[in-house]
Amino acid sequence: MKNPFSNFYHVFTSKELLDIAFKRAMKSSARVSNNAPILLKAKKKEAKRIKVAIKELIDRILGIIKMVPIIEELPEFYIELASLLVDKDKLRLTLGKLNGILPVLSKIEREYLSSLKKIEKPNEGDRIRRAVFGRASSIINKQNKNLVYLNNIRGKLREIPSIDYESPCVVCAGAPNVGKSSIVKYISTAKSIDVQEYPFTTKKLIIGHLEVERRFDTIRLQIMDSPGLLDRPISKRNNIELQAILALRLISDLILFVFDPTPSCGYNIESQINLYNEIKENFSDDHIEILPILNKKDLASEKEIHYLKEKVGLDNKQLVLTNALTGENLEFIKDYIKNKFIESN
Ligand SMILES: Nc1nc2c(ncn2[C@@H]2O[C@H](COP(=O)(O)OP(=O)(O)O)[C@@H](O)[C@H]2O)c(=O)[nH]1
Ligand SMILES: [Mg+2]
Repeated sequence: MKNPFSNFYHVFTSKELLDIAFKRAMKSSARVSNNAPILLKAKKKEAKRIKVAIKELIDRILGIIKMVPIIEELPEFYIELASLLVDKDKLRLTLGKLNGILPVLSKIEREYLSSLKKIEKPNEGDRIRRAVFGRASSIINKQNKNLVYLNNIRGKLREIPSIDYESPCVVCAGAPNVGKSSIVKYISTAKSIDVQEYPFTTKKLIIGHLEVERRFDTIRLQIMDSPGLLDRPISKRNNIELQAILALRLISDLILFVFDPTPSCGYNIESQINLYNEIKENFSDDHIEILPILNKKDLASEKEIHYLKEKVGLDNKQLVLTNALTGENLEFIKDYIKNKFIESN
């Protein structure tokens, strides 16, 4: 599925809208015969300008209103993610306000066109058209903060990755800084993922792909990198963490849970184990498998590895040790994922 927000284009500011509308209006030409009286020419010319300007403004504002997707009608993952990123009530209110100015613009057009009919001197037409432009400007300018707000929202919504609900999705989760992004980058096509020495460098959901050839077809698995999670109750979780939780809850078919048993990530092993248990309890079930990965094996001591295995209740077979810097054992994970989904369906 395409990102439902990909047709949400740049929203112009009030100044830009007015510039476009007035320029169009001034370039327009009314159809009137050359030998018509000057007064009639003036009336026709200005009427056309007024109509073009108002139509342009109304059409553009309607266009803006129409290109904002109705969040409630989207698949659940998008509804929830969009609700995290934007205030849906404020969005509805903003659209309502923009919608509300459309009849006002039409009314101004009607009123001034009827005054235009009654003018007696050609230069009065110019005055009337200026008055229309002035009123329209003040109405549109009052909407500027709403237009800017919509454009900001657009920026946020367009960052949501496109999910294909038909294909399986592997979500990589764990505490911040443990090596999730490095792993996703290695095993998938998402090469532009940011890997940094600081926690919370991944602030949004990012999707890469991994193609799996089956006997009769090829499937494109989705591999999702998620922001780091801290071991804390859901009510304390920040917006960035909640995005990861949503991905786990609504779209994961396999969870790669990454541990860093060394102190280098900045989060102690106890809190990572709590997090693992929480995810295992809340999100994994018969359909959703959780694969624990012990990363930074180059830094981890025997003792740290042993402790983790004991605590998590894993034997050698179940815990994959990786080094995301060199790629060690990441091919194994890739194959593990491929095999899992070759067998499914
Ligand atoms: N020594 C070592 N460093 C690693 C390994 N995997 C990741 N790192 C480093 O750990 C830091 C955090 O990695 P990143 O992939 O951004 O972690 P994320 O926050 O979980 O996505 C980066 O500086 C990586 O280069 C590993 O296996 N060994
Ligand atoms: Mg990351």
